[in-house]
Amino acid sequence: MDIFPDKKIIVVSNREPYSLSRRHQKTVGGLVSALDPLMKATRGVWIASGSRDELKDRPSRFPVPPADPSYTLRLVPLGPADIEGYYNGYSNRFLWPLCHMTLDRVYLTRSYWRSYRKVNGLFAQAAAEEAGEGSVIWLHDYHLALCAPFIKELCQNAFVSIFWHIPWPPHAVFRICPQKKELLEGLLANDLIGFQLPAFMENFARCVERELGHEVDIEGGVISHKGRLTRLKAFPISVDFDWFERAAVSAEARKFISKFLKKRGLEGSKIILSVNRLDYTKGMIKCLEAVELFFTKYPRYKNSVTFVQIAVPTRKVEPYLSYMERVQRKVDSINQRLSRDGWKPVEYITANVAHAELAGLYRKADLAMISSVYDGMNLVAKEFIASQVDLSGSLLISELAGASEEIPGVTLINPYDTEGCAIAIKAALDASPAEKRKALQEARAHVRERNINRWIMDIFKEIKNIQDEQIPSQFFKRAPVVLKG
Ligand code: GDG
Repeated sequence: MDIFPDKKIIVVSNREPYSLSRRHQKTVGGLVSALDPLMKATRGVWIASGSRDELKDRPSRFPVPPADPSYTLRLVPLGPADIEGYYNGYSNRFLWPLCHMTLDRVYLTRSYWRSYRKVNGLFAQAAAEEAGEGSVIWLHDYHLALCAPFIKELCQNAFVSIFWHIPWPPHAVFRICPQKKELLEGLLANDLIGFQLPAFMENFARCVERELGHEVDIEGGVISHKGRLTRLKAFPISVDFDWFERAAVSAEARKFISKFLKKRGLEGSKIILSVNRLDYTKGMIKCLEAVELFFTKYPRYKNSVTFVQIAVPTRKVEPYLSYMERVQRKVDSINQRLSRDGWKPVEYITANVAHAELAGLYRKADLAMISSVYDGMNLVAKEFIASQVDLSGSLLISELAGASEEIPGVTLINPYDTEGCAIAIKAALDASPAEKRKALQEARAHVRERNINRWIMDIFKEIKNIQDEQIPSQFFKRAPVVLKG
């Protein structure tokens, strides 16, 4: 723990680690699982968005976890207009599709941007109020691109870092953003910007070069802006390998699997598994098309193979509602066309499945498919690898998901090449036990070593390096950047 600063750690994310509306239950998600132990150990503060109505007449700071409090959750009260403009609007209807290069889905209004700036200012204010001398403020994701300059205005001595969980697009795409300069300058007010992959870091650096006219040291990962330096570095996020390995063999997982298979008549079936948030970037329609073609092209697999799609609905607004309908229609049409003699090609499950149960499914699956059309990393790929304790499954992973660049031994697919995917499904199911074992051994060794704790350690080591002035400290003494407009 000595790499963690003896100063306070303040995590800022849109989503809270414990839900106020659901009686302080821990919220589901990789980030919460990863950071909760860090926050418990360092007794910091986690700042997230909250509902103004729910917080009416109540304090906005809570001790968490509720059963055995060890750190503080502070909620920033947001009204419906803030949530619409900042979250549904600028974050999810504009930045998300822009960064995932799905440009036909990009939608923007000026009010989204105004709201985004305002809410980033509110988050920054809360962070600055919590920060003491030399605190480390750790921002998460595309919802908070403008926080750092506001924080630096209020609290110059805090160390501010952001981790960008999603891809950073090439300049040819980013240039369509009307607020490109403000976003880049906002991000450059951070002392350290973390990306999933070196390629995203390079895209960001090129955008800075083109839009702000700076010379950028891409190899060194340093950008000088208005006389100050910002460090850029890739830190591929990971999962709690040991937890998934244990959960996969737990009694809870085994019980769930036997009930799950029995209920659906899948006891003797081979299983192709896909697990996603219901999001268009995960390429779910493309995956279904590939599965449909696989059963059509290779009919002998009918009856003995079933595609299980676990899909958790998120962001219950447009365009997600329409996408959800499209996925449902595609599932129905495949099942209508191909089902026979009691066999159904697609089992579609939209109920939330607990993580331990997911681990059981990952273990049982003969093949997992990751079909993202673009993805920062994709934790499902790593969760599957960690849960494959019997070394008996295969993994097909989209070459457009960050995880494909990082994990050795996995087979890549191109989700735009439906026939190629169908052929890859057959080859993966037909692979010999020795081939599967070899690929999984390689992948597991990698994910075991580069697990989520290593991710946190690497980031805090980098913070410490910067703070220890291994990079000359005078560059990091910064004046505030003031956002215009
Ligand atoms: C962003 C980036 C990056 C899914 N279904 C259920 C369930 N899940 C969990 C999985 C996994 C998580 O959701 C999804 O992880 P991804 O990595 O695919 O995630 P995004 O939400 O798109 O996240 C992504 C990530 O940030 C981290 O930096 O990898 O590239 O887009 O943990 O297990 N969890 C439960 N029930 C479900 O039914 N409990």
